[in-house]
Amino acid sequence: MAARTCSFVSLLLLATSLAVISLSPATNADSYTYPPLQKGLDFSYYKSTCPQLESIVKNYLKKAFKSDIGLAAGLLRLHFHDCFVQGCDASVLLDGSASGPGEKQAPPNLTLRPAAFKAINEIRALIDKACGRVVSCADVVALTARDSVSLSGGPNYKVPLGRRDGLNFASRDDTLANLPPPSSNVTKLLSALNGLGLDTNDLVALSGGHTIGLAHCTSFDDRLFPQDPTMNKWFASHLKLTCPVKNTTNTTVNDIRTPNTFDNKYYVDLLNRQGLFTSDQDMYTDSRTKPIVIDFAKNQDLFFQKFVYSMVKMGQLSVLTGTNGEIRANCSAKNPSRFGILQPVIQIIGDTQLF
Ligand code: HEM
Ligand SMILES: *[C@@H]1O[C@H](CO)[C@@H](O)[C@H](O)[C@H]1NC(C)=O
Ligand SMILES: *[C@@H]1O[C@H](CO)[C@@H](O)[C@H](O)[C@H]1NC(C)=O
Ligand SMILES: *[C@@H]1O[C@H](CO)[C@@H](O)[C@H](O)[C@H]1NC(C)=O
Ligand SMILES: *[C@@H]1O[C@H](CO)[C@@H](O)[C@H](O)[C@H]1NC(C)=O
Ligand SMILES: CC(=O)N[C@H]1CO[C@H](CO)[C@@H](O)[C@@H]1O
Repeated sequence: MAARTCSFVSLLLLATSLAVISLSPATNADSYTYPPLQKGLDFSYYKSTCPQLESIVKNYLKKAFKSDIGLAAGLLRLHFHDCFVQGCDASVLLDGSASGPGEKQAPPNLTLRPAAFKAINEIRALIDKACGRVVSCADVVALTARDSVSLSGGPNYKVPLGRRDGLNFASRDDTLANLPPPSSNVTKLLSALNGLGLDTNDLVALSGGHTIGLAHCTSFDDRLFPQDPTMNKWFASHLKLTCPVKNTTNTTVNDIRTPNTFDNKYYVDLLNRQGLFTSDQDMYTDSRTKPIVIDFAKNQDLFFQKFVYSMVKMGQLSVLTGTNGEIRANCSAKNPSRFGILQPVIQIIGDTQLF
């Protein structure tokens, strides 16, 4: 009897530990540590107004990534640009904005992918059909960034929602001031990030976004001609196959080891002096960031934890909430002004000859 109880208990223990293993913490969004949420943002903001929101976004992207995995990188970078310039208010989407697809006014935005803008508009159309116009474009951008990470093999984290869309274009100067160029060293990167309330850990973790996607030769060919001595010699000659001279329009992958997988190999690249930009490689040179780079290269779970924390922090930069801003009807354009709305109303009244 005692023996049977004992084996029953150990079976129970075995079953419990198996259950724990199958609920692997890496895939459980609740197991991550999140920064404090800004007032007005909530993980379940659309629970009653648009319960299908997150599945609409994920299903669209699952399908879209099958034909273009590069879209994941495009969407992740879009969220970063949106948040760094004037806050996560979807100003990056406005046609005619300094970093939007219209004027293409500032160097960093020239290379945002048109497919990413198109996907946001298509997803918003699906959401509007299901729920009406209740979800902001800024929230859609944040959700697509999360799914781009998780569907590429990265952490599946929770996104605080409730952002409102901005009413102002970002100026060219704003864009240039807040998005540091790839030629930046850590000192310059930190001063840009510190200005936004982000720290050294955030810099190293968020730069891990370069584990997917592409770069144009012009973003790093200053390190090939003349050759940067901090770059691995084999890697430099490998890059010169794609970028044989300065200023070609060719592109290459950001992470040479696993270009389309969201993992910690980007940091392994840095350890091997195979980072693409000065802004990447200098994090392994600078003593303030080097230990963090090494930790992430050794421990992917740690990288995922820190990435989640910093992404959620970044995703709350200068957000508009409550009654500030608006919910755009068209993510690429501000809603017509009140005056503009009044005109058709007057027209209708005129047509029905109320007077
Ligand atoms: C810390 C400062 C950063 C600098 C200087 C920087 C710079 C760049 C540059 C120059 C490119 C290549 C553009 C091109 O030539 O086409 C790029 C691509 C990319 N960046 Fe960053 N970046 C930074 C931070 C981030 C952050 C925080 C994220 C996201 C968390 C991110 C995600 C990406 C992605 C996914 C791509 C590939 C885009 C694509 O394939 O379309 N970057 N970045
Ligand atoms: C970092 O870059 C700035 C210019 O952007 C330069 O003034 C500074 O000397 C550089 N710092 C180091 C440590 O290389
Ligand atoms: C890159 O561009 C150059 C000139 O623009 C071209 O000659 C070369 O074939 C291209 N290389 C690759 C690998 O695409
Ligand atoms: C490459 O383009 C930059 C910017 O347009 C220009 O300043 C530079 O002179 C060009 N370099 C070469 C070698 O063509
Ligand atoms: C959305 O706005 C952009 C920019 O004004 C415009 O080009 C586009 O046609 C609009 N889309 C729709 C569906 O109205
Ligand atoms: C590299 C660069 O500056 N490209 C364009 C990006 O936007 C600015 C503003 O229009 C243009 O002057 C540049 O030609």
